[in-house]
Amino acid sequence: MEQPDLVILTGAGVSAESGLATFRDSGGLWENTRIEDVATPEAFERDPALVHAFYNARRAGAAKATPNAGHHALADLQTQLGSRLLLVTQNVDGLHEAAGHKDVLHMHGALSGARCASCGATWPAPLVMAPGDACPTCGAQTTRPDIVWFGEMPYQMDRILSALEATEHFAAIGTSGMVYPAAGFAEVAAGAGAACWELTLEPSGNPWFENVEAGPATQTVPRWCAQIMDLLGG
Ligand code: BV8
Repeated sequence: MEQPDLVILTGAGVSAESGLATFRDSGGLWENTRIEDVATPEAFERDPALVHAFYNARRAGAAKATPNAGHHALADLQTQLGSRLLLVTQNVDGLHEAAGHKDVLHMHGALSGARCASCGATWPAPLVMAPGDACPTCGAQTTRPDIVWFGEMPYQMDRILSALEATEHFAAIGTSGMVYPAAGFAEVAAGAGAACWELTLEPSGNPWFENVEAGPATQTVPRWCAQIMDLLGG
């Protein structure tokens, strides 16, 4: 399988200027809500109504948000690079797609998806989900948001890791690098010889990033996309 020359990982920071809260900044999602109460399978088992309420609120917020200059610059970069670029996002909003980005790899799932915990079927999520919703495939009342919670394996890890081992460049954009396995991607890429870039408001200090651009994504991402296009050529 042809591997990309550039792998980009995005996190909540790329959507911050679209008005969507990040997790760990002041005012972030984890400031008022505990991960253990809303983003683990145990939480869903214990209180599905609370978990659905958390994701219903985020789904409603994401539906009203629009992509910013960072999302658009990345979509334009994909138009120029095609399959030479792989975009992996930790985000569950659909703002990369709304900017025109194709084949976005949602390693932590997406608010737009619903999944059956019994048969594994997936389908487009309604704006509001509730405990007891029946699976359209098997009828079981075990539907959940198609989101990867803490303690669950992120999606398409094999594809991501083989791309990181082959890529020339890896960039982490708008992520604090606090959540694994995504937080380990720079080490994998650097270990395989890739140049690693970090574009974020507050740099993580991760030593694997030899290039760091601090600032808001709407300013750093368009500028960096032009720079990386010069490096990768037409
Ligand atoms: C798993 C979906 C095992 C939910 C999320 C070592 C190895 C492996 C696992 C672990 C490990 N150590 C610990 C673990 C367990 C755990 C983990 O990492 N815990 C952390 C807290 C220590 N990891 C897991 O559980 C993972 N699963 O390991 O499974 C397994 C093995 C075998 C078989 C089965 C299972 C699963 C993790 C996925 C959890 N789900 N999301 C939801 O979204 O509701 S994670 C959650 O955090 C989000 O997806 C989010 O994307 C992600 C990371 O957060 P960020 O995106 O980085 O956001 P944050 O707020 O932190 O940072 C914002 C950044 O933006 C900052 O840098 C800021 O400066 C910047 N910024 C702000 N404004 C701007 C900006 N940048 C630019 N412009 C701006 N304007």
